[in-house]
Amino acid sequence: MHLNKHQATSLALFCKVIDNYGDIGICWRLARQLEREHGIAVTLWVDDLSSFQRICPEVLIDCNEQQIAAVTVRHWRDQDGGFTPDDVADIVIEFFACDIPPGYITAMAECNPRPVWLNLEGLSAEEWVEGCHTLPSPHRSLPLTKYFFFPGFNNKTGGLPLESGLAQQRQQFQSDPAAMAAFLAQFGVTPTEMASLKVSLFCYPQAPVAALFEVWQGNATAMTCLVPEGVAADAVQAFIGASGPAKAGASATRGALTVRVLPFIPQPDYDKLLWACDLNFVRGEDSFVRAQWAGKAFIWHIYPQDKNLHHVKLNAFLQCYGATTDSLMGFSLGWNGAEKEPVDWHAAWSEFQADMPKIAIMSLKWQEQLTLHGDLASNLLTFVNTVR
Ligand code: TRH
Repeated sequence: MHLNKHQATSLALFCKVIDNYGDIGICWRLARQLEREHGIAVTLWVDDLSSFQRICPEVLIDCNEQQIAAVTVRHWRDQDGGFTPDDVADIVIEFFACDIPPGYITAMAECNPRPVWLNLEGLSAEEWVEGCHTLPSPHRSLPLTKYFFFPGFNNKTGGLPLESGLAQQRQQFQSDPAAMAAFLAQFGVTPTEMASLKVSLFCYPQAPVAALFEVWQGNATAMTCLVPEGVAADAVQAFIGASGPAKAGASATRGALTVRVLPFIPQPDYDKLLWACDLNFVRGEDSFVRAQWAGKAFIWHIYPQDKNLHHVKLNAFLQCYGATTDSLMGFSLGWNGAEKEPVDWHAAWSEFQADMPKIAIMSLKWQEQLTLHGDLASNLLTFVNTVR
């Protein structure tokens, strides 16, 4: 295998899709930003092009190498293959400790100068992250050092992914009701639904969606819940009364609640969906971060881990977010199955709904605070320059 080394600083980002869309979602976002805002020649190596295609429809599944948005996308099929120093990028990032091909590592060691090698870790608000961020890890046999780079919520971490101009784009969209209505109308959202309390719903199958639908149905406020196809599948199918899985375009109204199934939309449109809704239920890592940039109230469904390790992470975030309203704390813990007692969803929702204006203001303040720590892509490049 022989690749041409680019003139500009080059960067290889290796992404192994563990499941769902967050791994590729984060890597794709970072790859595009590094290229667009920093002029870096980025090669994104990804092992699962089907997941990638779901968030980026331009992706061709059966393609070894393709150019998308000026990023070179390579299908990372296996660990085999020989590489030469010419194939190696100036900066090499492995996402989430994925094992990059041994031949690539050997070639890295043969480079002069050697590339800067980073392991980009997952997001957590736990305190230990601050102590591990940027720690070096020497290779056991080769003259190479890998550095841990952690995203995070304060300036002792790498910060969060944030494209330049995002806040302005959001403000412009949110101050243009016609643009928001036109955006949602393409999914069949009617003017009546547009005027209702709009909720986007993205969660894991364990979320107590059926219980919440029941509460919303009997609520005094008209509500529209927009849910991507395949998410909360059982509760949505039961609500819509379909004989099989509810498809994009399906909708039903019962009492005060309309549930509308959306197609899975391209990543930039998902931002617009969050911006257009009054409340966003998000999950995992990337949608969770995007909800924080949306400046609206949000509820996080954290990725479940063994031994309820995720409850520790959830609490760490709620603490640092300053989830001081009991309603937000209680609702979030209940939504994640982290409450000791069974949750009264009627009470939890009505308290949360009453606090929503306060929570939305809090979320704008949080956003201002986060912005002070810069963005992950720029912080990462600043760090690279310190160890080069
Ligand atoms: O999909 P997720 O659950 O992904 C991940 C992975 O499971 C990963 O292994 C795990 O480490 C991580 O969670 C914690 O959730 P996430 O992170 O929110 O990623 C979803 C991506 O899909 C995000 O980039 C937004 C995008 N998306 C769209 O582009 N269109 C859509 O319609 C929706 C609903 C999401």
